[in-house]
Amino acid sequence: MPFVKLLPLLTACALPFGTATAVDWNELNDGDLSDDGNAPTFITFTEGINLIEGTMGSLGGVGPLDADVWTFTIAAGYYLTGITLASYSAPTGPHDSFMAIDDATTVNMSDPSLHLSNGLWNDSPGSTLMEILDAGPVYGGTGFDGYLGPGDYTFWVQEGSEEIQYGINFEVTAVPEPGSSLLLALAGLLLLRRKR
Ligand SMILES: [Ca+2]
Ligand SMILES: [Ca+2]
Ligand SMILES: [Ca+2]
Repeated sequence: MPFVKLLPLLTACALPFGTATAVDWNELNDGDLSDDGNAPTFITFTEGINLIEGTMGSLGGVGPLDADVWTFTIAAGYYLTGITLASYSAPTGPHDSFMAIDDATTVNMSDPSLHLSNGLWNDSPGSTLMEILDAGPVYGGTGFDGYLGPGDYTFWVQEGSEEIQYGINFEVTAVPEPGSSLLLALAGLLLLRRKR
């Protein structure tokens, strides 16, 4: 069985230990996230849920548009297994905001074809941003399939008109080395299930 096919199972096994919020980065306490794709705010992610909470767009309905850009690192032995919406509030109801991700410590804010992926997001119930990005990119870019492995990533959220308050969960999951006892045990379970 390909190792990649085991990942969802490994994630499910890790859930009981990974549901607590490990990191909560909130603009109210920590300041506005960078407006600059060339100088993002660096946020240290750890195993579990890393929650980013902020406000973007036209703050107070006036003034320049606030972009929020941050960089994080997925350490060796870990995967980014989910990007899900924790909260989203738009003053005038359903709305589409823009997001982009690149596998670098910067993100190009003028040429989306240079992104790993990009797309539109909103407060649709159950919307998982990672699936939207996996299905994309909508505006050019290289695209990706499945979980994102070790490396640097930069995330950019942008709203074109309104003031939007958002919370986004980034789930980081440890992946056992192939050959580890847990992996072998899981592989054995799968084989048993198939034989039944
Ligand atoms: Ca902001
Ligand atoms: Ca900002
Ligand atoms: Ca894809």
